[in-house]
Amino acid sequence: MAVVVTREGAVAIVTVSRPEALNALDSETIQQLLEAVERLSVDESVRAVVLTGAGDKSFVAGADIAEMSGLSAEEARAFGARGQAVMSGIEAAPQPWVAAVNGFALGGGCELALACDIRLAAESAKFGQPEIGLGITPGFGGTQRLPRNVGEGWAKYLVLSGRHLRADEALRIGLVQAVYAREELLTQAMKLAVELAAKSSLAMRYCKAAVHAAAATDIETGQRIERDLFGLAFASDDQTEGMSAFLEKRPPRFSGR
Ligand code: CO8
Repeated sequence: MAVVVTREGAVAIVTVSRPEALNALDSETIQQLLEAVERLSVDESVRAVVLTGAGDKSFVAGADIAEMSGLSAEEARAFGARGQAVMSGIEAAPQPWVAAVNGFALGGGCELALACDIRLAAESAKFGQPEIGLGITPGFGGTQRLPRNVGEGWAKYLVLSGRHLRADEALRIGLVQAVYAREELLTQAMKLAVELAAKSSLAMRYCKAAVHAAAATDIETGQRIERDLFGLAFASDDQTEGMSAFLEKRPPRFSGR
């Protein structure tokens, strides 16, 4: 299996593992990722997900160039659509996805990290959209999620030059939220995931939806979505529990209802 899913309590760990190609995404790996995303999204016992790459060198070194090289225009479009379905599936998932970027995150790999809700990186990680050097464009959402995350200037810098950024540079421009020593990365990603898993899964879902609306709509519509979700949250057991726990000075026990 090129995509390995393991569990530690309420956290699922998804590992992309194609060591012979620096974990590059061929169509079989994309299919397995899609199935993993769909399976985890309907599993209420999974409250947070950590996504990483096998080994020390690479998170995901992009889509598989050897496989892509023979695609027709029509096939390339279909391949892009399948990759985009993975990214959109992660974005729409009810759980938070944390990318633990352990090495190269290039092309489709950078786009995969961008689809996650939070990105943590090893000091050795490298980010980039090198497609321009292959005579193609990004195709798994990079031209859309990069500007939303780091602004148009940095998005164009990366997409037009194909240059790689080091982890400290990615941190500076807001492409990642924290950088750790390689040996600390998974521990820190798990620590964050366990923390997220203990929150209200209902409020988590609403928060993700509200933040995504910011990039997808105008501010008036976005604020309407926010207040609708805010109102809905007040119809939940988790709101009663969260506020009672605060007032009673005890940790909350959320049911996700
Ligand atoms: N696809 C296929 N094989 C790969 C890939 C890849 N993306 N990346 C690395 N490999 C393979 C190499 O071919 C090599 O295989 P072999 O040992 O059989 O020769 C093995 O992995 C190890 O790689 P290197 O020897 O090159 O390792 P280096 O340490 O010298 O270099 C790099 C590491 C810098 C990561 C280098 O491998 C590299 O530049 N890789 C390609 C990175 C890239 O361009 N990624 C973007 C691909 S395009 C893309 O992702 C578009 C996504 C949207 C598609 C939309 C559909 C149409």
